[in-house]
Amino acid sequence: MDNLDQLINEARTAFDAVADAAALEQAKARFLGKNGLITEQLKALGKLAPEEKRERGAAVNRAKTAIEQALEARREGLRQVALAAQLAAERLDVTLPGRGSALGGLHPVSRTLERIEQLFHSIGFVVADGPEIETDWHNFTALNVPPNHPARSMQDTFFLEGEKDVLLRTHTSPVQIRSLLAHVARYRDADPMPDLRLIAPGRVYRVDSDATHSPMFHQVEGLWVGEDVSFADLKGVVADFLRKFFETEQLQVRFRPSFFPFTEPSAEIDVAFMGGALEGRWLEVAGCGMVHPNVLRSGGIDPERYTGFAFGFGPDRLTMLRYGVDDLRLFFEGDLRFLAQFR
Ligand code: 2U9
Repeated sequence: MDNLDQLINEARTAFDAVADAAALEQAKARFLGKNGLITEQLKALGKLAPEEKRERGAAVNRAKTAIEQALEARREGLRQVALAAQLAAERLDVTLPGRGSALGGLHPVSRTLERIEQLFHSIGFVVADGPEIETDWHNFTALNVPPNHPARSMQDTFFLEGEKDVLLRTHTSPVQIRSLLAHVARYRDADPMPDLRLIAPGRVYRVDSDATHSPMFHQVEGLWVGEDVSFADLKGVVADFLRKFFETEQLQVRFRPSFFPFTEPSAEIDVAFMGGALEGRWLEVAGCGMVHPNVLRSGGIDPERYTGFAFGFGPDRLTMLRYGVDDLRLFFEGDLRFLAQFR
């Protein structure tokens, strides 16, 4: 091995030994720099005879090229090592699920309200709403609730602070009173007045809190007022609605005599599923009756000429039955583990 081959070997060994790019550039200077070993060999050519010079010059240039190639190869090697280190440090797990925002969904009680609205809309009822803060007159007096009735006490009803005539509505019935008054005013020149068919869904408030009562809950009340509206119409509308709502014809519906100040006669409505887990048990789902003459008068209607029926459902309870939920409070706690099951 002549001294040029030795030089090449030395350079390769030196380049291989470095740990990073800076050290490599220093090692390069030792061979290819201004005072490096190859430059030294090139300078030495001047002392040679012309024919020797050509041959030796070509050999030194080959050695220089070989060292330059070794240098470039080592540079590339170091670049690859640096890249591999960077890739390892900045490693991304592309199989991780993304952080995109989860899709929401309607609250189960909202689904029930939408269903009820849709079913009644399909038989000609309009959806009415009204204020949740009401006057004593719209909430109680107009509905034939006597002055000393327990519902009017502070133990049962939320009154606004310092007010004895302003309260959180305890049912959606004041919406029907307001709708009756507006209907009568609108059709005062019509004879007969056209029928009024409406449902009033919404939030209501009572001083009550346990597994089956929440201080805020929902109601859907309905009303049909016109000439010749009868209890038979009431039975047909309600039974038909309940079978549609629960999506089964295998449903018994019974009307049990009861009492409400705003209806006379009054009834409670029970259902029993034929088949399934609740088979054979009567469950109370609503109240109803023929609108009391005093209530019709409060709404500006002549009870000698017109009659009407009314009913009230608890959509929270209907939702519990439809989805098999056993604690009412789950609906109002906002726990996503519960709510996500209805998406
Ligand atoms: C007017 C006239 C009559 C609405 C009625 C009921 C019977 C009833 C309950 C359902 C479940 C209350 O939330 S609940 O516990 N409602 O039993 N509601 S009749 O009667 C009216 C309403 C308005 C003008």
